[in-house]
Amino acid sequence: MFKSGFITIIGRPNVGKSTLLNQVVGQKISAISNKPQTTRNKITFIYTEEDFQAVFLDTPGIQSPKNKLGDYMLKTSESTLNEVDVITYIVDCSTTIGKLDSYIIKTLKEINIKTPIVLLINKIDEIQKGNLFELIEMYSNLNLFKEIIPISALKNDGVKDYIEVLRKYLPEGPQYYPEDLVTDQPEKFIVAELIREKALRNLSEEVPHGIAVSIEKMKYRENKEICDIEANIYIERESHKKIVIGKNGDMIKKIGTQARIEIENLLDYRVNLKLWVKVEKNWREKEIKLKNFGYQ
Ligand code: GDP
Ligand code: MG
Ligand code: K
Repeated sequence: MFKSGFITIIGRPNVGKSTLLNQVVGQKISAISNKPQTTRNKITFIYTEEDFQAVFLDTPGIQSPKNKLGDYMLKTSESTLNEVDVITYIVDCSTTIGKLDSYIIKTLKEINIKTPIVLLINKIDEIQKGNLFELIEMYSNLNLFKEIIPISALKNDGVKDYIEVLRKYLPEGPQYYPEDLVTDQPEKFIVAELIREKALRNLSEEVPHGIAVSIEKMKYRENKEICDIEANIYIERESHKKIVIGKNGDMIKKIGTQARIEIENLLDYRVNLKLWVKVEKNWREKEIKLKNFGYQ
């Protein structure tokens, strides 16, 4: 019997959703950084074994909507909860349940979904065993979770246990994707995510989340040895331009080099990457821009 189904991963920003998914599929796709809101879109990851296939949606963290982008992110997170076979909820090892997690737990209780919820307690590499037992007890007292699994996404600890639990809860179903496919996102989107990750990693808090990357050109040369990529990095303020470009262009060069290396690994091609920095005021507020960037 072949099993398959869809899994959504929810959790507040920075608990390690993207790290876990990258670990599961064994390849770096979803942008990871220590800044919240790195993941803006639903990215589909696919994990296939001989007798089952798990299709993951990497949803943006549920958070309070501050603007239209926040609104959009909140909506996509909640709407997926009813359409999936398993909900995976990730928390970290904090001993107190914060505001956002309280909100998520409240939401999960209120919508009273039948979908099984698997709780992952992540970052166990950062706490002591004794404290872990208390955490597990605290969460099991909520009577909300079918399973509670302590993991370290970063150290790849407990990830296999998690996959086994998924196998258990997924219904009988077809193989949706070929076994060697790990994502259904277009290459262009992944390339943009990689550039955005490098930009977020290198830039200080001065340029927080007002960054978007659009791929203007992505073309394999006819001899197929090189892929030419041109991308715009959008920022919200003129004053941020200096920071992103850096002294003598050092910062943009650094971002470009780091991104190029990863894109080359991903595509298995040599890459000629050109980056431009463009100021687009309040791009977050414009529905039309969201469309352009593919957040639809
Ligand atoms: P997301 O916002 O939930 O997708 O979180 P990310 O996957 O982007 O991770 C946020 C930060 O937490 C990154 O700096 C990760 O390296 C770090 N992180 C993720 N998983 C673990 C873990 O198991 N242990 C530790 N110590 N750090 C982790
Ligand atoms: Mg993420
Ligand atoms: K993040």
